[in-house]
Amino acid sequence: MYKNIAIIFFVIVCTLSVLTVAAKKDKLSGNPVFSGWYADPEGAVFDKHYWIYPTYSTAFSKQLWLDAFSSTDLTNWQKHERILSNEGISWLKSALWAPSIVEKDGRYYLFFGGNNIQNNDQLGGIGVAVADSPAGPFIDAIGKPLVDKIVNNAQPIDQHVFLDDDGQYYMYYGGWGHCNVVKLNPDLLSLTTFNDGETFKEITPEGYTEGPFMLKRDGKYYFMWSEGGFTMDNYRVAYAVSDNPLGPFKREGVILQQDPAIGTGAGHHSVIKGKRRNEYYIIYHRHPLGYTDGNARETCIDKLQFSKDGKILPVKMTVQGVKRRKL
Ligand code: FUB
Repeated sequence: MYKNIAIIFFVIVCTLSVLTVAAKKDKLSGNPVFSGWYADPEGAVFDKHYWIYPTYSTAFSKQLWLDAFSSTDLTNWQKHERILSNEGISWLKSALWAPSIVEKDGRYYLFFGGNNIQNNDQLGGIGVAVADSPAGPFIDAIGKPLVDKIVNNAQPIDQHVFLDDDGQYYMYYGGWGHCNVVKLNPDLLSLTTFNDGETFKEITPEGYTEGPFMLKRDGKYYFMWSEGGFTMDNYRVAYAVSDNPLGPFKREGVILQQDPAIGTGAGHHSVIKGKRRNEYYIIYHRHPLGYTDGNARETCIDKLQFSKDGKILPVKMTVQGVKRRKL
């Protein structure tokens, strides 16, 4: 019986590989969009190029650098090696995680998690590095973490920086089931306070684990996050909609989850907007079928669609990925 299961599994894996190769030939991105174990992908669009900034998915002690990937058409991706590494961050010892990037006045600000701190006596948290190009080289801008403490029980990891229409930059972050939001000063290198004098506001929605992401569309704030454990099959993404960047965020439902025919543990995503009005892409990681190592995570892209009444439709994960599309 084990032999039969092994044969069936082999056939499924071969079929998926053939579909991926065929997708590339047919001007589809294919999934994964590039090879290698990469997780927590943050997508961005800079100067007619798509960019993906992922975590290098391996043992925490070996996570000492970040690679980035760029493309002009979503199908051909160029690798930019070691855009940020421990050589440019004096306090980084391990667990360089989950980059989030914004451009301001021609400079690129890359926020990252470092050291996976477990208590407030340890050095680490969320740092910020700066470069003159989206391909780096990025250098730690302040020589220490920007957020270096566990506040409201939120582990300082998984930051996502969001620019609102009024010019205010917010940073959503947090692991261990708690999410905080902070406001960044215009220098993007320091935090400011809210009107009530507070620096950290907890906004944790029901079900939240980590990986927050904010998208503004038609004046509404679509707040998304990952649920479950990232090594588990049922890691997934849920969302809420609000009129305010600070919430409240009432959970609407799951938008991305495992598909036993495609992959498991789909989560820690981001969203980029294409040229057309309703053209959105979700970039996320998933475990290929049959892999049990929690770090076996690959970066994928699929379409993100909305219903007429503004709800996010469940994502259909694919092996083919998305069509070639220039900016
Ligand atoms: O990749 C390291 C960690 O795994 C991330 O920070 C979490 O969100 C999870 O994806």
